[in-house]
Amino acid sequence: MNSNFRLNVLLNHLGKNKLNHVNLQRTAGSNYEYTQEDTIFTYEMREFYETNGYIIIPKLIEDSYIDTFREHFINICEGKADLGGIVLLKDKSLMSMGAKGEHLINKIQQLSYDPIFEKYILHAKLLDVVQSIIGPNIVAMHSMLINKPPDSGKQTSIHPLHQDLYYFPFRPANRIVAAWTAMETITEDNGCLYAIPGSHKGILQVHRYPDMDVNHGFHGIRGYDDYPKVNLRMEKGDTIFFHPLLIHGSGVNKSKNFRKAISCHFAASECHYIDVRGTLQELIANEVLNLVKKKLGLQIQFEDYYKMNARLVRGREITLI
Ligand SMILES: O=C(O)CCC(=O)C(=O)O
Repeated sequence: MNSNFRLNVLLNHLGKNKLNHVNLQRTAGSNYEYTQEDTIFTYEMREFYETNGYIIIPKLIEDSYIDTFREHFINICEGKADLGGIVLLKDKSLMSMGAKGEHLINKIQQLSYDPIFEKYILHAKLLDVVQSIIGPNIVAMHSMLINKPPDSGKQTSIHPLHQDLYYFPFRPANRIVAAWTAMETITEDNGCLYAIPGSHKGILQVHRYPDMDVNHGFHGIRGYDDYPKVNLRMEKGDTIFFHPLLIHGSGVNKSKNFRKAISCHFAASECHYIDVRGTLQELIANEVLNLVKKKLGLQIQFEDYYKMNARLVRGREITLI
């Protein structure tokens, strides 16, 4: 598919039908670092991502897909679907209150080879946007469906401020992007994402467990509480793409309903692995590897954990798989 065709598909989808203000060429003297030259983005979209480190594409994923993902998730929670390689995670305060099923499971991950969830990571329009950010050789590295059940009152549905790069033993950061799709209307009431625009231009910060009670693996950064943040309100099917250094988190689900999102981190297959021993990432690497040892009886390297779940979804394999 050529760029203009892909662009038209996206613009039609976004309710625009003209190619005016589209810039497929590098602007003379411009210095784009975070997006690709061969892009379906308009000039404004490209500038927005470069400046802020994220972009929201409205209604990118069809309701019918999202409804199928929801139904499959509920079947998984009720033990009615084959898990394959999917890993279930639970909210700790809801567990201590005896919650079950959808009221307890707050995340499932490693979805890339599931016959239903794979429709998300293979979605052509989604990959067209990913390609505009990281290039044509795309590997799905880490996929999740995140369920925020109504909070127990202990605020464990909070996801503290963090940078996703902390979790990843591969680089360069600019060739990694998260896609996160709202599965219903998401606002401050049910725990929307919030972010510090432009923070993707900074460096990887120290992450630790915060003072408040949070779920397993939810390390956070300190010192950013007073920075201006945007609340990223989204409608069902809206999809945010964001850089792995963008400082972001999500709030408490104060509503009486579930708040769901489906998400995947993609990396260019040209990325390479790094050794995180002795770095800021050692803490999380050890935590993940201890869990893998406990749950699967496997003693592996941090990069193997990602290799095990990586799936080429467009282009060709280079160094990541
Ligand atoms: O879905 C959420 O509430 C938080 C997701 C998030 O911040 C992440 O996966 O990095």
